[in-house]
Amino acid sequence: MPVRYELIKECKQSGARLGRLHTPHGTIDTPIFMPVGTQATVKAMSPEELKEMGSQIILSNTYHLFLRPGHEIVKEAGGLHTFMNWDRAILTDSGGFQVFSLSQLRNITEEGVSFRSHLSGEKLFISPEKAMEIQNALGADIIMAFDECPPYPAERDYVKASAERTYRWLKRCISAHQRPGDQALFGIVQGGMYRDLREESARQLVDLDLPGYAVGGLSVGEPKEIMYEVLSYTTPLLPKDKPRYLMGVGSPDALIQGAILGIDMFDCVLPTRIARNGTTMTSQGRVVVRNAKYARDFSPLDPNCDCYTCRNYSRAYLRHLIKADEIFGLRLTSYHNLYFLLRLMEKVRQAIMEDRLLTFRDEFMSQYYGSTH
Ligand code: PRF
Ligand code: ZN
Repeated sequence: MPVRYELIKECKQSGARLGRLHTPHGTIDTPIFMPVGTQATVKAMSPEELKEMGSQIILSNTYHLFLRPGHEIVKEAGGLHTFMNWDRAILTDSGGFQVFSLSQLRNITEEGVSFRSHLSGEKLFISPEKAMEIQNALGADIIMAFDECPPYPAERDYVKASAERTYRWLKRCISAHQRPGDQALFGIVQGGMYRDLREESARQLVDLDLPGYAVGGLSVGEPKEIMYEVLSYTTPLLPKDKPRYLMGVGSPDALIQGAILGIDMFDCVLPTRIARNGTTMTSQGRVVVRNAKYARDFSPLDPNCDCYTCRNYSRAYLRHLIKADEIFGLRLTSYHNLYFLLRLMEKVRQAIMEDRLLTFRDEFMSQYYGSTH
């Protein structure tokens, strides 16, 4: 088994899980947040900086690396770890989601998805087999099954047919996987917001005894309460001795609530994306540092943060850099936002250890959002 999940304890107050995920590129403390490095780089951050802030695993994307530079080139370089000089764990998403969100004129058939490249307009095709070929060439520690993430809202009939096809695609992924010894293939639960479809999808996946399970198709525009409800009946169906990954979720409240509902892994572009336009996450909530009101604010971005940015620079300076489109500005805000979420997950793990994650959530929510909900 390329990855092994070790459940350390469950929080007596909330039921959240504290664990460790052992991979060929190191051990990951869970619940964990994975910074997103779509194009074999976490935008504006060096691997040294990511390590310094405590990232144990990052995510990258099959779809983007297939389009550019091409998986053969990454393979020739010695794989993604060598290519990008990152010696800790990597997870690659399968392309199933990105092809739907980025490319136009896509057409889904039983065989796979044909689409036009959002870069060149060239006509391309990804099937479950192709997604595995690409991910085997990239060589991440954890790879994802090729799936369809239906939009929200969507008709039950459509979601049912889609989830059934995703399941058939998963079985093709398992057959096509060439490196089961050193790459763990995670299946993805789909089924939209329909309870019986989610339950059916989860049961089918569990029967295949995979090294890990993801919950996909959430955070696609539905109210948060619906996402939590879906999680509340989905995670109990997943085996306790395998990791669970909630795809594309990374707002602070959803990270905490996801952990409470039994999730171990999260990823999201949110911290790095908002950082680049001058929005930051602090212990007191969001601070849009590019706002005029910070022009003469010489205090640190977050007085309760000890990251490189907060130890050395003021809000006024960050605002100036961002307004002037200086690269250093977005490097500093990106560093802080990632540091903030990594520390948040550290606090979540500590709270689980001490059986007080619900108390921690309520305290955090009133500090961050100014209310307990
Ligand atoms: N499937 C895949 N990647 C994803 C998702 C999904 O459903 C989501 C849903 N939020 C984010 N990333 N393969
Ligand atoms: Zn900071």
